Parts: sequence; structure tokens; C-alpha cells
Amino acid sequence: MAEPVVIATWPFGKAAAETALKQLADNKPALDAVIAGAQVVELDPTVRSVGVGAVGNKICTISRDSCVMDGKTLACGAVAGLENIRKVAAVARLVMEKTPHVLLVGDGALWFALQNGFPLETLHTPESVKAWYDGHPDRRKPKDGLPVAHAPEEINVVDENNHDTVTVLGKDVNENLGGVCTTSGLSYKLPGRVGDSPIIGAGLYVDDQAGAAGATGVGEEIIRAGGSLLVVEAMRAGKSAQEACELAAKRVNQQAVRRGVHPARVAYLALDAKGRVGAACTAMTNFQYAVARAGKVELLKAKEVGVEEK
Ligand code: SD4
Repeated sequence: MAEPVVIATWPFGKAAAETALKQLADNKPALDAVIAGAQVVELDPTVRSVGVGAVGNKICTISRDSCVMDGKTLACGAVAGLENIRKVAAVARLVMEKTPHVLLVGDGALWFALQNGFPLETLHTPESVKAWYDGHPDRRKPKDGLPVAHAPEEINVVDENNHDTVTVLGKDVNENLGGVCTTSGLSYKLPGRVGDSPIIGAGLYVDDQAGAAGATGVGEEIIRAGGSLLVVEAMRAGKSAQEACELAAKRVNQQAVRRGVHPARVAYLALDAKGRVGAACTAMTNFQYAVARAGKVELLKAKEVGVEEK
């Protein structure tokens, strides 16, 4: 039997990786394990950017995006713009299992969740509402004499604290890969805005025959670059997990420079079927990720790829 491995975004991914690794050690399939791990973060009211306790969009609604993918069968499912449901990765999984579709959005996703027994619950907490109020771009102090930008086209230059997604990739004892991505998306986003996190190929892609990849950061840039699929295809073409993440991060930089919007804040994680991991980011010096294997979880700093690198 192969050694299980989990990799997850951000310091809060440590709890996700720990939970997922325990499940994998009990011989659970990769997809079950990573969803159980992501759920720990979805339900943690101290995390401001994923589920319960998240900072809302421009009108303070907490609108969630999530997707899941099974590397063995390529089965996948997703939800976008889902409100008032706490365990949205579990809903994405049911879209995969119970429908012929890949992605349900908004009211349809909510109807589907309710039909399948998920309770309608608020995700706001007194602390998250206060954080929304205090951090609202209209209320922030002007920077260098200019108001802090918050229009969607300027989202790249909003500070780096207004977003964080939990993406968890795992390899089970049978060398099958599974992945999940779940988020409340960019805080103060426009109502109706959907990021990369529920888009298969952007926020997540998993194929046992090539590898698994996931993303975090500014979703618009990840979608534009075809992020996670780009990482997986680079692995399929022979790059290591690390090289593939760097290649995709460089692509984001090149596109951002070409469009005159640098810095674009994006990070990629990758895991191959042999358990080798990789991580790279663009202008996100604070990006850390968790790797769990052999009963231990460690937090690592991703390699930052500079604009000049080709
Ligand atoms: C989004 N990619 O909605 C997500 C947000 C995120 O680190 O991951 N931020 O664009």
C-alpha cells in the first residue's frame, strides 16, 4: 500500500491536512478524506474567507463557491453562488454523484442542497459582520492620498488580506488522487461574482494519470490562465509537480505584465500520484501551505516566482 499524502493551502489548511491524513491512514478514498479535511475549515468561525464566519461580498452576503474532483474516474461536481449552506463542498460532491451535471449555481444550487437535506443556516457571526463593516473599502484609510481601490477591475491591487481559499489535494493508499476547493471568494466582490474555485480546470483539476492541482488567489487571473489544468497538463508532459506550479505561476505573471495589471496574486499547489508535491506563487509573499505525510503536518512557504522569470 502506498503512503498517503495531503497538501492544502494556507496555514488554516493545516487542520484540513491533519484531518484528511487521519482518514487516509484509515484507508479512506482520497476524495472522502480531502472533503472531510476541507469541512473542518468550512465550519471554523475564525476563518474569514471560506465558510462560517466569512467576510461577505459588497452587500455583506456570504456567497460560496466549491468544486470536487476524483482523479480515478474524472468525476467532478461544483456549486457557485451558494448562500446559507455551511457544507458546500459536500453539496458539490452530491452534484457529482446524483446529477448528470458538473456545476449548479445560485437558487438552483440552493434548491438542490435543500432537497438533499442540507439545512438552511446563516454563516454570519457577530465577528464576521464587524470585520465586514470595519474592513469595507469605502471605510479604509486613503493610501498615499488616494482612496483604496475596490472596483472589480482593480481587484489585483486590493491588499492581500481580502481573500483565501482552502484547496486540499490528497493521495490515498491505492495511489488515487482527490481534490476539493471551497471558498467564500474575494471579500467585497460584486454580488453574483464567481471566482475560479468552482470552475473545474481553474481552481482545481485532478487526474490520476497526470496529477492533481489547485489554486488560490485572485480568481479572475486563475481563470484567465486556465490555472489548475495548466499545472496538470505540464505534469502530464513530464514536468515535476514543483516545475509545473512554477510554469503556471510564470504564465500568470506574463499575462499580468502584458495586460498592465501586475501584481496578480495567485498560488498553485500540485501533487502527483507518487506523492511528490509542488507549490509556487506570484506576488503573495505570505503564501504558506501545509503538507501532511507519515503522521506529521508541516507548514511550508511556497516558492515565489518573479516577473522577470521566463
Ligand atoms: C476567488 N480564488 O474567489 C478565490 C479566492 C482566493 O486566496 O482563493 N483567495 O477568486
